[in-house]
Amino acid sequence: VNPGAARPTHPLALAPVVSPPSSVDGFVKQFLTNLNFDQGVSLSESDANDQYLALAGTVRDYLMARWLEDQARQNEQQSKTVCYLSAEYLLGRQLDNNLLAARLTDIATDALAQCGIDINDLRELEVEPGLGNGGLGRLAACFIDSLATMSVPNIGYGIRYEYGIFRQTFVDGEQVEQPDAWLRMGSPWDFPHPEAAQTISFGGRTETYDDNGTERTRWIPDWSVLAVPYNMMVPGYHNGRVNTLRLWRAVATNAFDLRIFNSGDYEESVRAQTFAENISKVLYPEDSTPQGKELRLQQQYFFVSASIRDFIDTVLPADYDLTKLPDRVIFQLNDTHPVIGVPELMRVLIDEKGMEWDDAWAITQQCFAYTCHTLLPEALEVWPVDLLGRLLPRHLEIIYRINEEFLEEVRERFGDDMLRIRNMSIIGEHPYRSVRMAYLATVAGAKVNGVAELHSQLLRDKVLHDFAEMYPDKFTNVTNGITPRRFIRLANPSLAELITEALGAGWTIDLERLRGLEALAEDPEFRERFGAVKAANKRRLNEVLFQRDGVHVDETHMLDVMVKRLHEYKRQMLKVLHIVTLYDGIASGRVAAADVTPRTFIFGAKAAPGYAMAKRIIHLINAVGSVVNNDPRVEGRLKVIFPPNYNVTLAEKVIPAADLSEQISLAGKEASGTGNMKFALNGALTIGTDDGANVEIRQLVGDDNFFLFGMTEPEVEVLWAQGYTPADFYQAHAGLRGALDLISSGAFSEGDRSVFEPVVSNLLYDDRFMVLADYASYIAAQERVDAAYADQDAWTKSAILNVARSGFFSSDRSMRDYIDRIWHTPPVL
Ligand code: OX2
Repeated sequence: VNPGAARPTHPLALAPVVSPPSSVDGFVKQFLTNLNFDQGVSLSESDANDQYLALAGTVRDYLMARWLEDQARQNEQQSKTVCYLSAEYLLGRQLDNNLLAARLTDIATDALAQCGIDINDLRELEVEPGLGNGGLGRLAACFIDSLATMSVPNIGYGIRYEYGIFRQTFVDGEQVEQPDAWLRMGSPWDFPHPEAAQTISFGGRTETYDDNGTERTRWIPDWSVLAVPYNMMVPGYHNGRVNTLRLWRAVATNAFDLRIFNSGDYEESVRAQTFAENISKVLYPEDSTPQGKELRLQQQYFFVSASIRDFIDTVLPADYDLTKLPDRVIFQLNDTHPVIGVPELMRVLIDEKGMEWDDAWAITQQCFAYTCHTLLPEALEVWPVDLLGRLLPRHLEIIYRINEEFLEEVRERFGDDMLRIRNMSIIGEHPYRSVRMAYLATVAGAKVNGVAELHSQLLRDKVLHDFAEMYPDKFTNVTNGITPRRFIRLANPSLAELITEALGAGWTIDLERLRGLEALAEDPEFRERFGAVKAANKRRLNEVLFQRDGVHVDETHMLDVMVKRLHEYKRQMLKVLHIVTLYDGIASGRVAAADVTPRTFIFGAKAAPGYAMAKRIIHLINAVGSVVNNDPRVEGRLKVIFPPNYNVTLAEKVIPAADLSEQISLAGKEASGTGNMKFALNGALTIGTDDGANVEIRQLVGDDNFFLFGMTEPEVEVLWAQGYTPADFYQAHAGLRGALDLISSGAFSEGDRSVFEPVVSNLLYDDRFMVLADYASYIAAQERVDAAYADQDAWTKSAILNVARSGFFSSDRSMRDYIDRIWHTPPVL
């Protein structure tokens, strides 16, 4: 029944909301209606963007009835909802995903054709919402896809940044950032709900007052903004379910101060507006390392406060008994960015709902769980007490009290061990007094999880060791995963078809079924077809890259791919040294070009704009590429391609074409990696260290189908403790000397030795991530890769086994693990 209709008089007002008919005619009709009445154009007058917007609107219309139905069902069943709190969602394009989920791909294609439109032309118009930096944001997008597909109630909460991750361009090989104006041509996938806006306050002071004999505290803030929610629909795959992604936009409360405006001070009248709206203006382009910026803390509190209050005030019924809150919600903290939600829920329960501290704390501890995504100490967020106290004075008081009671507990458990108390305190004292958000999350959360086995182990043993000792049951692991809908079905339709033909269609929601391919790895005909898919994907990539950047990918080359954020710990430099070593061999005449395995190296990587070393490495990759690609002595056998602005859309084309997946971080530094999973599932073999989820990939696919190299994490620790001197490795290895000397000589910088000097001396004299120590082992592993690649049939067999044995890495399995170990949220059927 149409839920919004009060005292309806017309029979239609009582009718259920129904989707447009799932037929070509139904689609055409809805499409034309949208084109005419939403875009305000006739078909003959419309341009491609009008058509794209009308198409998106039509797909949305199909999802809407299901979404309304799901909302009603979840309310009625009083189900427990996963509220995923994440500052980032790296969604990728929506059109194909939503068509696929709703089984509309063929219908839409035919319908548009009947209107004289090629749907492929419209696909290309979609600007992907890049509301995330890398793995952490893409993981959130995979998780909400899986939850919808598993019929588990979920609201993804986040920020609707006006500008997402910057658009990367190269000027003379150097990264230049451009704003990502993804909303410029309209945003057909989300719709605002200004009536559901929340007021979010900042600053001011607190005071105590007498409330019928009990002393209470209230916060008197001094400024506020409006948080306006925009809903996006998150359809499950072929199950008719639609969950919600609710992203908040900041809007000024008194957007237009008429008094000031009339007095003629236009600038002043818009100043407040600009200030407020800055909060959701731009995504911080940092990955793994936080930047202690006030605006970032404002963003965090803004979206978390809006989300928690949205759930309590608008999702739950008005009279809901909040002592039962843990029955209805789990707030999952995606890294430390949303951890300010802990004192916020306490504040709401105590100051606004009148609860006692102990009751509120018991509830809060059941309503939050925390996922840590890193091991780099510098990536654990801390906020200066001064800043936090100025922006959120009441929250700081609450944090202090949480810490006081927590440290009392530590004392009871371990005695007056001052060192331990200082180490575990939520408030750090050095170098300045600050709030350690990871500790706050660990103390408050019902569970704390790492994102791969090794990572979770290192969290327990090292980063959060004292906490794990105190609360051993809190700590758990959930290995990351990726959605097979986007990263196989959509990205690799030829492989998907081959798998479906072999195993039936069920694998898309039950990825362990890929095991069935193991037997087929022995079948020469299947191997041939599998090889043909890879070759076709290379041709497709060639077309895409030629169109996009004017470069060619040679189908006969091994495609050796390293795509991920540029970070020293991920060690793109190691890859560069490999390429320079191969080039040096040819250029010096020691190796005949004809004896080199033809390889195309593809890089994709953005560097945080303030990360100078990362930007120098990007410059070096481009510089090496332009020399290697143009040196006739190479005879075209080595080629370096670095398409700018690597994003989800490009990933969907690059990954299915890859032969070799580079996962070469220093052991103990990459929490998990998720690109590694996408490559294995698309039939690339991995060359990798014993790090993050590589460990589990190798265990599953088997040593014969994985190229392992490098120190293990304990070996790294030992070498570091001994006092690591990279120059020793330089001295010890001629190939390494040759490569570094060649870079130093100016060979890649037109003779100017100063350009890459900082990169080389950083490696020789510091090398925090031990590139030089792993060089020899890496080169040896690459030689094994060449040897293996020479036997194409055996290589293909390994590739098939990689696919067959990687079903574990479906994000559906990750979600099942979260549900079993942390959330306890059954599906709503
Ligand atoms: C990333 C991690 O670096 C990566 O290893 C992991 O796969 C991904 O999160 C998803 O868990 N910011 N980004 C990450 O961690 C942080 C912090």
